[in-house]
Amino acid sequence: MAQSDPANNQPAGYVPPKVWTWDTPSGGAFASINRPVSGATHEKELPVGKHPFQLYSLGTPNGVKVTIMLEELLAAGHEGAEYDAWLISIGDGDQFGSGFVEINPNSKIPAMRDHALDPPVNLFESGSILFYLAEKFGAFLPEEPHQRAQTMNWLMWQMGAAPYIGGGFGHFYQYAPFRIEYAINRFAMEAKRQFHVLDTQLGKSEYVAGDDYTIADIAIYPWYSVMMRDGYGAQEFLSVHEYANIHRWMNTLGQREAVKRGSIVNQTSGGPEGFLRERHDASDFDNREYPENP
Ligand SMILES: N[C@@H](CCC(=O)N[C@@H](CS)C(=O)NCC(=O)O)C(=O)O
Repeated sequence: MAQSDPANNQPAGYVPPKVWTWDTPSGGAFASINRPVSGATHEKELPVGKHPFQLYSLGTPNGVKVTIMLEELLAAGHEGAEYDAWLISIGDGDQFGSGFVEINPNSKIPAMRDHALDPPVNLFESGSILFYLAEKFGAFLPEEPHQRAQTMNWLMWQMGAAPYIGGGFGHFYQYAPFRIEYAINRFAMEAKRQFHVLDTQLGKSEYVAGDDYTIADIAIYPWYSVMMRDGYGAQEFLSVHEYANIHRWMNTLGQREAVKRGSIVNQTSGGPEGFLRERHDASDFDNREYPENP
């Protein structure tokens, strides 16, 4: 039987059984939607609207990457990027509906279909979606080999790094049923290390991958601007004021109309006009309140 160590403020140790079984609720937020298996839990077709792209998502940082990209493409005049954004309520388990799982067997938003091709192209993983759109429209991904490689390096950095922020730091700081000093220390260290990596890079160039605004910025902005602003209520705890270059960059991006638009799509709560639960037409943005610095 493991002993607690009050002197070091550590909880009693846990001795794992020989074989893990799913017999005790884990507690904490999202416990009700977590399962140790994949696949659909119920039959549910996905709705299909009038535009080439059908996006099934939610306005979390991973979802917002895609809506910012689509709005940037539209702002740049790529009419083929018109899209319907349908709301997937992950708290209600919509990601386990049969239609959603058909596109994304990993049951996580964002998922998207490109109906411009026959049969339509299934897309999941936000980084893959950004890359697909960048290639399809020849936008926000430089052609020049060094710059292109840098862009992909930073896009992949984001995809690998963010889970330590959300699933690591955010989970143990805010969502776990109780606070564990060891876990919070481990992920606070990693979160601050990542902030320093990004801040250092943004001290060398205007945008993450160089002089141009690219899919690397679009991928990184939602997570890291949220962490600088209000993510998990941990700004003082993580001393986010230390990262002046990140603040400079996020303030620049926050002024972009497409960033403002993309940031309110598939949100379920917000300003006086309400955020956009779904987006089916450019006019859906008329008379909407944008956050001051999304
Ligand atoms: N690596 C994925 C992460 C997607 C992800 O974690 N999505 C979360 C919301 S931000 C989700 O759908 N969670 C539902 C669940 O885990 O059941 C991506 O970037 O697309």
